Amino acid sequence: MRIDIVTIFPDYFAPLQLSLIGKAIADGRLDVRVHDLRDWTHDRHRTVDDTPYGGGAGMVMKPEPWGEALDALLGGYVEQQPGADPPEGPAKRPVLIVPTPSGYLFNQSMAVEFAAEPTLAFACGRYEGIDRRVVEWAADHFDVREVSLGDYVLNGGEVAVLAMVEAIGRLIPGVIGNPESLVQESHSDAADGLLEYPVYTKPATWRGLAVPEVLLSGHHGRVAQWRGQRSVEITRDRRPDLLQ
Ligand code: JET
Repeated sequence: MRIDIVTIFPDYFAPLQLSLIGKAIADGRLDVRVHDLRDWTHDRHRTVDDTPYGGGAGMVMKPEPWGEALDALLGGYVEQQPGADPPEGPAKRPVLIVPTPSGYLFNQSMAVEFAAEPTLAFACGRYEGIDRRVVEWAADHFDVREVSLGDYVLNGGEVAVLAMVEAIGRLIPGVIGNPESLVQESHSDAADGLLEYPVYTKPATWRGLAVPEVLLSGHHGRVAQWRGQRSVEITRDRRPDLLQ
């Protein structure tokens, strides 16, 4: 999968070199390209923001650098060999994900959907946001998805993109070490929609706290029943909205 990220803080994405996502990049299963929005400015101060029309606090991201950045991404997706036949049929628009507190809530089913895409682009807004016309224009060329990680405000989209790239990247075949853990997860997490049951490892007693007896019993049926009950209890307490 090809992932393009446009940001004024490329250094935020250094952690993508770590762990399983970093290994997938090193092995060529993931191709992540981070672009500095300021590369598409032309003034001596490399300006990306300006004051809002209508007044109010803060600054707004100017449309022109974003327009040129998105043009460059679209140009980069055309990897036609000279003389080769053009690909047939109406090409599907590439997905452009824009993190914003006013977006649709990001969830595991979106991660699954995005993980099936050949290319993903991410646009990181800062300040009070990006001039609205950028999103309107982009919608003619991309499948634009404005998404929120939750009901809180970040200083910019970068941290949200890190979270989404990790959630999406680990679903790509060969990226996660153990595909069994994904199957398991789809049973207890995505498929039944419940929160995870608690997990334990050795020693059987630690600082006077014992592991629940049933987990040491070797009765797989009773273990499964106990885990299911704990999942329901935890979900009822913490996320009653997940229980119909
Ligand atoms: C966020 C995402 O804060 C979040 O996203 C980052 C952010 C901060 C400030 C402005 C901004 O603009 C986006 C934009 O989109 C069209 O203009 C984005 C909180 N939960 N999830």
